[in-house]
Amino acid sequence: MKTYNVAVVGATGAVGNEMVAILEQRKFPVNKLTLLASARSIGKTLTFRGEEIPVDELKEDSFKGIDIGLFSPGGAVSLKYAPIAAAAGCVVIDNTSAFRMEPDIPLVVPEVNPHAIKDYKNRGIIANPNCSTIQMVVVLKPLHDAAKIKRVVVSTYQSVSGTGKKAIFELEQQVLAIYNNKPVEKNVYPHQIAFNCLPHIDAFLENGYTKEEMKMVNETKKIMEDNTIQVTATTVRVPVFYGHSESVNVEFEREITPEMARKILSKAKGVKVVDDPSKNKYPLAINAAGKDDTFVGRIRRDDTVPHGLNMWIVADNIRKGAALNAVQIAELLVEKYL
Ligand code: NAP
Ligand code: 3JM
Repeated sequence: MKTYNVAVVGATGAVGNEMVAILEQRKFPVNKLTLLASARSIGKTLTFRGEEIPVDELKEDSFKGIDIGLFSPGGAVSLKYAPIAAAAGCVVIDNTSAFRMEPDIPLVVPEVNPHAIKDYKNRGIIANPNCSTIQMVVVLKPLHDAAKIKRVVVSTYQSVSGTGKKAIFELEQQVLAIYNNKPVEKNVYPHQIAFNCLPHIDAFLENGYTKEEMKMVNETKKIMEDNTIQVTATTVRVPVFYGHSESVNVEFEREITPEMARKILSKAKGVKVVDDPSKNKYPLAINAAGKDDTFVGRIRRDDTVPHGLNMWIVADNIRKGAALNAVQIAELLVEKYL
């Protein structure tokens, strides 16, 4: 079997760590694994297939001989280093928002638009969508194919791991401080996140929305390849460690009942229907954490429009929302194109 030299850029982060684990779990055909992060991480190691691999500092000459780069070092770092890696012949799968909306860069969710991967040839870069977008489109695409979506109203309940390792620590520390009657320290978020909800993810824009909200609007249209779908979003950070939840209201062009939607979704790739309210069964973040599927439940009619459904969608934001989706893209890339 052909094997590939793979670099994980941002390897010491919440997403990068999970990428290394998933490459091993899914037996990705890795020849040599290179781990890259900032100078702060020199001296650290990560375990891959039982071997301790040192973390190297990301530099312009880091990509010689590397076939595939899985990037999650933040937008500014990707913006600089993804083109450098691509110029060295490495195909970059980038998890940041740096390139997602560039027309010649494919934005891919393997269950939804795997064919778009072929456009990696344009610039040597494939973008991985935002975590909240990924789990929503995995569920919406089969429903769109069946009854055509007109409009989506989504509100998210996003876990702190989506902000990275510092935010996971901040929630832990705040909970401990509160239980011990100590002052709460805030470094990552502008307000206390413990026992609170913040209607603020990423920066505010002039239109009153946040960047995170506009990512959901714009990325959904690009991945679903349909600019007519209207999307409006409210993104909220909640004191959960792993797993994003979403309340999604969908208006369709054509008739679609909750029963039809459940039947379609029970056959959809990467989706699990958990929808038995009489037994208190519905998707939960604590159950989705560590899993690969996207979970959907609470599917019910919205009677305020001719063809409307409400649903609750949950997934592990670090796996399907980031690292797993990127590795799935890499799997298709090697299977079909490299
Ligand atoms: P994190 O836990 O804070 O980790 C950040 C990683 O980037 C660390 O490995 C860090 O290295 C590295 N890094 C930071 N500055 C660097 C530099 N100048 N040069 C090289 N490496 C650098 O954050 P995370 O949660 O893993 O997320 C990382 C990025 O992935 C985010 O900023 C975001 O753009 C993207 N992301 C995408 C999704 C998605 O939905 N697709 C979800 C979450 C995150 P050190 O440890 O050495 O500092
Ligand atoms: C998720 O560039 C940065 O500071 C990272 C911001 C960020 C992003 C992003 O915009 O790339 C943090 C967490 C994302 C994302 O997936 O869009």
